Amino acid sequence: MTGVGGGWRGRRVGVVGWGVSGRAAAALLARHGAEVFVSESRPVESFPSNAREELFRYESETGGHSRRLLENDLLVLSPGIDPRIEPLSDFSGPIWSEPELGFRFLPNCRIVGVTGTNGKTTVTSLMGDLFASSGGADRVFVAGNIGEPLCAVAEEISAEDTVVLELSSFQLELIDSFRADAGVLLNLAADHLDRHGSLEAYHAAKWRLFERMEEEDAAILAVTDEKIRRGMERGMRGKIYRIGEEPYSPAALRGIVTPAVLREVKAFENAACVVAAADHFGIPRGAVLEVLSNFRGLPHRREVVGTFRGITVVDDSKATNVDAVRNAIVCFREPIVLIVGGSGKGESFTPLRERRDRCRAVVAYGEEGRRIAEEIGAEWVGPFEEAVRRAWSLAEKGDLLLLSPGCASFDQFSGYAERGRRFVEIVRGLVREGNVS
Ligand code: UMA
Repeated sequence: MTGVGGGWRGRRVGVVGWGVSGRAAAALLARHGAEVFVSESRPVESFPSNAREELFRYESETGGHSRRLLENDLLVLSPGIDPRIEPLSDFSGPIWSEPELGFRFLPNCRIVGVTGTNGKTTVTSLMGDLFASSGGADRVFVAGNIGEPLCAVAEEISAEDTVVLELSSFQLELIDSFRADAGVLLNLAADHLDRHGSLEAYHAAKWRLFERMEEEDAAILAVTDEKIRRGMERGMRGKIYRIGEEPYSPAALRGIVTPAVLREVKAFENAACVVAAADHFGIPRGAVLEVLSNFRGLPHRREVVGTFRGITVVDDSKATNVDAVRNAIVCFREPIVLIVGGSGKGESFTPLRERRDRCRAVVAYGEEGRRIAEEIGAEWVGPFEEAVRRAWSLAEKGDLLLLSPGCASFDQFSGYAERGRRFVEIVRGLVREGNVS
């Protein structure tokens, strides 16, 4: 059914979801002669005019998914869409994620896939820098969950290029023939339980990255995570790089993973996975060291915004699960005033209880705030702005004011980036008001 430029003419493909993934998939398919049908749950009026105009190039339905979708030969789903909803659950043909479709259009280039619960974007970005610096590739494309869909760039890629892809569980759940030359699994914590139903199903989706591997491919696995160690027992093909053990133990990599590097890349495993990828592809250690030393952390990921009136303010808005909050709490030495909350994904916050002593105070906000407050002994304040104000008033000189919400942001924001920006704005406003206890 596939192949670059082949096999698509006249194929009926339902593209479900009109976000960046759907738009890129529809355009790619249409260029190759497929008959595209777009289906989107939101009403057409909710889209900006350019997205609306683009939609009108295809046969489409908006405001819901009808059984018209079942008349297609193939469905391509945006990551935010659950394949178990009706009428998708009645579809008997193949259902692919957007990266699976993009993969079908790639030449035989080098592909590096990065997944895990936390740290994916940082490592994807580092891998991009690594191959751009000295990977011997003509060009490097960084795509996937990090922002640009693979379908948007697939046709530009030639066999000499390298593609680094951040892959979420939603995307991996619906791959089929996708195969990476190197796959990275950083950690397996809890996330997206509302969508996957169970931790096991969520983790199983992540492991799919390694399903098609051949002997010459690299499986870079952080065995510092016990769930990854256990998951490996299923047996896998490919050369296994065990992150956390010799020769990728903290002691062995001391010269490369310095405290300064660690501060920017957030976790030893993140840096060590890049070292392992470099070893696999024959990139010299000197080049890795340079890439790691030059890396500056990404926004909204334990980003130190500044120190105001003796209080260090950290924006970790991207921490949208409990494990990410735990990681943030343990990596700072100062007493913490923590802000958590937002919209939930079905996760319990009780694991944070054992780290509660690291926090001078915890303020919980938003849809999930009341429940979290009960689970970990926090103060509950509904609206985000008030929560930030309250947290700021509780912070003392020498403290760290940390936004590390452990929840999605959609109850009050368009995404984690907007939440992080708003946090910084509110704090700056409070500093100007001189509102310090
Ligand atoms: N929609 C339906 N039916 C449904 C549900 C949604 O039609 O039942 C529609 C929505 O109304 C919307 C469209 O589907 O118009 C949106 O699709 P989407 O939410 O899948 O988003 P995209 O714009 O395609 O962006 C996706 C990723 N989004 C999600 O996984 C939720 C982006 O990751 C990714 O950058 C992009 O593809 C390119 O690969 C974002 C993300 O939050 C950053 N990822 C999660 C995370 O990192 O935790 C997984």
